[in-house]
Amino acid sequence: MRRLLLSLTLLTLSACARPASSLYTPVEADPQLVTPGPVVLTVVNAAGKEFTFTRAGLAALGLVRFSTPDPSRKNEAHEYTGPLLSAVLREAGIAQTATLHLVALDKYKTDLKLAPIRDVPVILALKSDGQLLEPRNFGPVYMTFPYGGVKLDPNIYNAAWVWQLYRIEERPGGA
Ligand SMILES: Nc1nc2c(c(=O)[nH]1)N[C@H]1C(S)=C(S)[C@@H](COP(=O)(O)O)O[C@H]1N2
Ligand SMILES: [Mo]
Repeated sequence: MRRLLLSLTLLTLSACARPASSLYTPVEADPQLVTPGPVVLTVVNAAGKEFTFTRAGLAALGLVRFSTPDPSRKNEAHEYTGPLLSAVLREAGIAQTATLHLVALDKYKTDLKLAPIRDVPVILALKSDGQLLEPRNFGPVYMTFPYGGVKLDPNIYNAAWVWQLYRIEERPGGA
């Protein structure tokens, strides 16, 4: 019991200490994201170990949402819901300061250095404005940034709003 209390206290403390949490809102479990389905995202850490995720598997890491202007959608504001990228990386044993190689279904590829945006919550969106994302509308997984709340250089980060994201590889020497 004491150990339980201690870990609860530590959990609470680390939750309070988490920076930038006002940039997103936790979301209850979503009925559209609980049914079993295909693998939508593969994550590979620097050791070469692969982790595969269905939508439900990603949702189980904890859902959050934010609203943000979207540079891929004429800077219109949209709401995005999904797990935090940080939670997915933690699950795959990837450092929060890694460099990531991102690959999309349309063969688009780009690298993203996380060290400069360590405290910025990035959402791997599975839903937008209440709708499940599919390949025809940026899905199944869309990497989204809180442009509404943090000043991020569009010349660097617009290219990291990867839609149809299906693979994340940790690049060596990223941290
Ligand atoms: N899947 C996928 N995501 C992508 C791209 C792409 O071609 N395919 N282009 C990237 C780039 S270079 C930018 S600047 C933004 C916005 O792209 P757009 O100007 O073509 O809308 O989306 C990023 N995400
Ligand atoms: Mo771009």
